[in-house]
Amino acid sequence: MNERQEVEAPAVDMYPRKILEYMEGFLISKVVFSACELGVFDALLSAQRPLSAEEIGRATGASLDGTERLLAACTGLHLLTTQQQDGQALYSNTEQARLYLTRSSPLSLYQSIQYSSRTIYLCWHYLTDAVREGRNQYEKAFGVESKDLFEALYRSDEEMVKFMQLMNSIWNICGKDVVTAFDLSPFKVICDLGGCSGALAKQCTSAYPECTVTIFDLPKVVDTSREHFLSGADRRIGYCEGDFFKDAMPDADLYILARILHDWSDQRCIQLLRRVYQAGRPGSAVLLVEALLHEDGSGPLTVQLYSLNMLVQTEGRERTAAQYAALLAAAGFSNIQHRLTGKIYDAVLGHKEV
Ligand code: SAM
Ligand code: ASE
Repeated sequence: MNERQEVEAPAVDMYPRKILEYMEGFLISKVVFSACELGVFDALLSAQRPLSAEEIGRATGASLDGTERLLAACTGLHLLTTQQQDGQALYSNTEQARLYLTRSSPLSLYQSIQYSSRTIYLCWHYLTDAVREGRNQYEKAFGVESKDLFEALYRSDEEMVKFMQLMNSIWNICGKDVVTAFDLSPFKVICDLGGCSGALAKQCTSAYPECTVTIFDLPKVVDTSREHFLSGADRRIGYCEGDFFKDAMPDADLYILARILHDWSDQRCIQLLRRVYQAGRPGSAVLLVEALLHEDGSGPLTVQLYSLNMLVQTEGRERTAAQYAALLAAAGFSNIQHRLTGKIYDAVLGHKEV
């Protein structure tokens, strides 16, 4: 017994399972990106029956050989299942693929995957340079100056719409948890600073029927949100155009800043939070919605990776609850609390004393 353990234990340690797995991490990402881009999951959804590789290849305009290999990998990733019929494999979407990877699903992550594939993946090509230089990589990745962050992120109208679609999709999945992490029902007039497509505003009005939400964002984002995302269906949601570093902000009981502070340096965050503090009346509050790092930085891994993404893509970082509390306190807010949701995004609430 003892002898066997002595022989086997080192053999297991000598096999670098994790490292080999990490080496192929990006291969997995690319399989998902390509299957989405080619429309594999959409083809299976619209057929409403299991399809052969040949049929999927025809529907997506892809080679048979390439399609067969891609479908095999998707099956290995549990995004597709296969059954044998008359000697050939027929493929179906798994429930997860149907819900999250088809374009038309209300919970679709298709647009986020597109943004990951077309933008984030290209930026991450320069991760080593980003770490060395301590700054984002727009110049190398896209040939655009990065002096003004959102001028670089919104380098064309098309890019701006893609970014807005990326921002939009996660709140169908995590939005309810973040808006109900604290009881926000005392706050009737809400301003969502940098509210973008309005997806989180919708979550607010559905969780709190008595509230109204004003989405404050840059003029061209407001125009696009109005036209393509919200289209005036919810009368409790309105808009205000402006620059939150310069222009007057609407009067509100609660200011929401969701994924805003993680874009910016501590100095810019304090500057912005001071303006929020000034705008609010006594008794008002600010809700930060961010992915919180553990206090000792030991995780969650997703947030550690997101912080690197903020390095390659923005001027900011992901932070701990204590770091956000320090920024809020520096701007004058008090009675600061945070709540973890168990999903990606968490909530931090600060108050302006009565
Ligand atoms: N809050 C949204 C969410 O979490 O889905 C969007 C977050 S996105 C990372 C940052 C938002 O801030 C964008 O909608 C962007 O247009 C907006 N923004 C950036 N700079 C701004 C400024 N100076 N004034 C107003 N809005 C700004
Ligand atoms: C930002 C959020 C994101 C700015 C750029 C961004 C996200 C991707 N790119 O405020 C969403 C979070 N996902 C990741 C990988 O960080």
